[in-house]
Amino acid sequence: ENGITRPKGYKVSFHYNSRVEDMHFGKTHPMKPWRLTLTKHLVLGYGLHYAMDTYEAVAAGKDQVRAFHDPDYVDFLAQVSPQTFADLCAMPRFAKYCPPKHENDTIDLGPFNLSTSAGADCPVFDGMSTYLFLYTGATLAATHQLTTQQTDIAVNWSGGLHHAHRGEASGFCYINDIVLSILDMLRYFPRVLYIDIDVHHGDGVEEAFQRQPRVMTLSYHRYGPYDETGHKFFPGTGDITDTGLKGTVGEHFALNVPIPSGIDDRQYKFLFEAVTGRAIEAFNPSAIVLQCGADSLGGDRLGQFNINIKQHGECVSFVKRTRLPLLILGGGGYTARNVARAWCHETALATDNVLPDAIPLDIVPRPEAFQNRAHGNGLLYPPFQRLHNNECKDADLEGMVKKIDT
Ligand code: ZLM
Ligand code: CA
Ligand code: ZN
Repeated sequence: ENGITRPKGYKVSFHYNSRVEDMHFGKTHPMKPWRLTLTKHLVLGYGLHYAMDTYEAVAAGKDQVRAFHDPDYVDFLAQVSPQTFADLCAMPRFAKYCPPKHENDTIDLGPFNLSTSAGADCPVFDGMSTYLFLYTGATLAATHQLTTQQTDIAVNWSGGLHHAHRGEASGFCYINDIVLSILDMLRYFPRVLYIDIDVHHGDGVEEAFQRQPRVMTLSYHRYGPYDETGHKFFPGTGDITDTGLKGTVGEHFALNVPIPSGIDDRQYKFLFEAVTGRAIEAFNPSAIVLQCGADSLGGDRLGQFNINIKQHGECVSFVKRTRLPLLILGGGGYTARNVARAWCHETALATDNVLPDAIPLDIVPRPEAFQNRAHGNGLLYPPFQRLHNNECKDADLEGMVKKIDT
C-alpha cells in the first residue's frame, strides 16, 4: 500500500528502544537523543518497519560491558546520576580516579572524565545509566543477530559511540558499544573491518584494536593544524601517518583519512571509494561495522564538511555491495532534522527501498521539524552547498590515496 517491500534474498534487523529519546545531556549540549525520535518518526512514517525485523532493545548487562571496560568504571556508570554523583565520588574506590582540582577550572571534573558541570562534554544527567546500557544493549542484540546468521544487515541508530575509552568517557561517549560489538564478532568472524564516516576520528575503536591484526579500523575525519583559538578539531588524532601501533602485529591495520574542512560530495566520493575499496581488497574482511555519524553532513552544528545526504548514503550503498554481514550504527549528528533525514534514507538503502522524496508530513508527529521555508520538505533535498570554505585540493586528495595505498 505504501510501496515498501522487504529486501529480496537477504534480511535486515532494526534495534531500538524509545526510552533513549527522553534523555537530555543538558540545555544547550549539542548531543540530542531527540534526533532519534525524529529518525523513528521518519522510518515509521515511510513504513520502513515493514521491510525489517524490528527488535525492542533491552539493557546490556554489566558483565557484557566489562568485556572491554574497566570494572570500576562500569560499576560507576551503573550507579551514577546527578543525585548519587557526589557520594560516589567520595567513596575511596572511586575517589582515587578523581583528578586534582585547579583554581581556575571552569568545569568540575569527577572521575572517568565525568562531570555535573553544564559545560562538560560528558555530563552526568538524569537517566544516564538507562541510556548508556540501552544503546549498548541494542548494539549487542544487533551483533547477535549477525553472528548467529539470523540477519544480513543489522541497524542501531542509537549506537556508534566511538570515543569511549576502557576506563574513561570522552566526546559525548561513555560506553564504547562498537568495541564491544567487534569483540563479540571476533568469536565468529576471522576478520572485521570497521569503517567510520563520522566527522570526528574514531579514536576509541582504533586504540582498542591497535594490537589486533584481525580488526582493521578505517576512519574519515576532519583533521588539521591548530585553529585561531589554539585548538585542534576534536579529538586531534588520526593523522595519515597513524597506521596502528608500530612494532606490534597490529601495525598497518589502522587507516586514517584526515580531511580539511569543506570537502564536497565529488571529493568525498573519490576518497571514500578509492580508500575503502583498497582496504576491502587488501584486508578481505569477513564482516563490516559501519559507523554512520551524520555530523559529516553539510550544515551540521559541529561538523565542517559539505557532504549532502545523497553522498553520505552512497557510502552505505558502497559498503552494502560487498554483501558481507554488516552492522550499521549511528554516532554523531547535531542538526537533528538532517540526522533524521540521513538515517531514514540509509534505512531505505539498507532494505533496497526507494522513498518518495516528499516527507509524508501527515504521518510524522512533528511535521514542523521537516518543513523549511528555504528547502521544503524533501528527504534528500540538497540544502548544503558551500557552507564551509572548501580547503580540499584534488591533487592533495589524490596524493593521500597513493600514500595510504602503500
Ligand atoms: N569543551 N554545552 C563528538 C565529540 C566532540 C573539547 C572543547 C566543552 C563541543 C561542545 C558541552 C552546554 C562524536 C572538545 C569543548 C564546551 C573541551 C566538542 C556543553 C558546545 C557545548 O554548549 C555546550 C553548555 C558542549 C560541547 C560544544 N565539544 C563541541 N565539540 C568536542 C567533543 C562526538 O560525534 O564523534 C560521536 C558521538 N570536545 O572539543 C573541549 C576540547 C570541552
Ligand atoms: Ca570518522
Ligand atoms: Zn562526530
